[in-house]
Amino acid sequence: MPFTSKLACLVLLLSAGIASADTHPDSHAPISVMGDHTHSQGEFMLGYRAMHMSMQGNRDGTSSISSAEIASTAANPFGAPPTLRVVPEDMTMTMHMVSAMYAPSDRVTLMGMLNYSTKEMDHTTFAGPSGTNVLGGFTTKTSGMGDTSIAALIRLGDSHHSKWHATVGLSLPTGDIEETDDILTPMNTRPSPRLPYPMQLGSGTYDLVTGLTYSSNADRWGWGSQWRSLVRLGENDEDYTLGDEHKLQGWLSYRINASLSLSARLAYLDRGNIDGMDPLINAPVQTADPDRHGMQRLDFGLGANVLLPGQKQRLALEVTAPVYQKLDGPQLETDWVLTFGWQYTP
Ligand SMILES: [Cu+2]
Repeated sequence: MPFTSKLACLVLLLSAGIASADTHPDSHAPISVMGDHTHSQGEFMLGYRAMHMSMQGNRDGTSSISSAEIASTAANPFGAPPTLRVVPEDMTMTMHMVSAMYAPSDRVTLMGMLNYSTKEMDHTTFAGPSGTNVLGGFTTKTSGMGDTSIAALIRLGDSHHSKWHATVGLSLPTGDIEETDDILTPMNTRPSPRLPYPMQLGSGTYDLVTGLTYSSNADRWGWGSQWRSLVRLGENDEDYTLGDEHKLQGWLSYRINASLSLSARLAYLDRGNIDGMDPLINAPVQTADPDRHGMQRLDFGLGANVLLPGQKQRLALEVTAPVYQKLDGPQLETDWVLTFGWQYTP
């Protein structure tokens, strides 16, 4: 075969490879997976995700625990009163994420992501220093920008149908950690203290993001897996460090046709407790206890990816629910998470 023909074949093979990487709905992972794919040199992508999380009821370990049980048995880490007096009943969080990806070379894809979240938590306040008489309820709400992440996704190697890439990034402390709101105390007063850790918008620390992603496909089937860790670097200005997070997940997808694929995903998440404490967060409520934030959770998700005509825009949806959760409790349990996404490649 003459050299030019060989070259033409090579170009054809390469472009076929690139085309198959970008022109199927399942060439992206389920929408909840962050940094799942890389781009070819010069490509740009704009993304938007909306995530809604619903938590209702408490658990200690793997068992449910009622609010009255918490008020009568769960120790107050601050000593007096002896047990917790304020109990979170439910929480919702809605997060909007805007991301941009750009590949300066075939090997490296750069990615940046901003987010804005709204959090709401409903509580029951039990009257006085002990007992289970309900005094009343109250809701705290915070909203604002969260932490900003920047990352490089580095292609490690593509074989015939398999791809590997590593993720190295940094989460910047752009989220506020000094949010306050009105509360109802067991003594029937209504001050506006600094809110406990889950209601704050950021970590307050620079956090290292590392990960490894694998994906492959055969015919209409696709599968992949990802390890991703968030490791806190140092202590924030309020004298604490949020727990590190480690996530291991795997997914399977099936392409129905050229524009629709369906997916199933399993994700294992491990989160540590808080190291240190914010001296301004000291109410008799579980969320103020640095040792009641750790957890291990296994989530199951079902999703759909849609590639719109013209192949420049994608829509995706995924609903996730825990099949197992073990909480350093009492802690609110997660019930379900819904994620929607739109992605645009000009
Ligand atoms: Cu992208």
